[in-house]
Amino acid sequence: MKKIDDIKLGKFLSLVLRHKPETIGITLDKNGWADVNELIEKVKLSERYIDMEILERIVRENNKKRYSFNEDKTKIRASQGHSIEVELNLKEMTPPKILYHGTAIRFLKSIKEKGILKMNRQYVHLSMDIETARNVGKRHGEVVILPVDIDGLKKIRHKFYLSENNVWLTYDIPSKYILWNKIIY
Ligand code: HQG
Repeated sequence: MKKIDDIKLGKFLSLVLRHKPETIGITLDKNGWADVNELIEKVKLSERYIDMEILERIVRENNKKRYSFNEDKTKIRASQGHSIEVELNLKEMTPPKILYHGTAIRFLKSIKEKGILKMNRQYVHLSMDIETARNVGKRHGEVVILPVDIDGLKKIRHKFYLSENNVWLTYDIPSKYILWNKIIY
């Protein structure tokens, strides 16, 4: 069985808990929870070494706190980033004045036309600081950061949610609420 580092194992957990639980033959419940014992057993069957101690360490130390346990640690889920339909029961919240969306320059034309769309995920993801937005955007190519006019969106009662690990989520950002004159390269 392969001993892989926590970062690699974390990425694999993201795949399983956000996108493709079937990769290891598990299912998530409607709130996105996986059974911890089943997850550990099935990850082991995929030839990756994992145990409860490693899983607890990943949940505790992951740089974005991407995963969380339920109270008695019998279940685990990703706090955001899903492409599969899950009900996270997030509370609607009022965001700070500005949020940022990091993306790739090559998407700008389309975003200008259609706004920021959730694409394959359940929500559009927004960051509270430029650095985080830069890291999100650069995964797609040459990066650009779009500041979002939250005040304007508040006026139309646009809905925002805050994930357990402090990522702001919403269903879309219409183009006219992007501060195009303030975009950051
Ligand atoms: C772009 C990370 C063309 C959008 C982060 C993005 C986040 C458009 C890409 C989470 C578009 C989708 C999500 C339009 C949006 N035309 N392209 N109209 N509207 N796009 O990976 O935001 O680190 O699904 O700008 O923290 O990059 O993994 O979304 O570039 O929370 O925990 O389409 O991933 O989480 O890409 O990232 P993604 P994202 P982790």
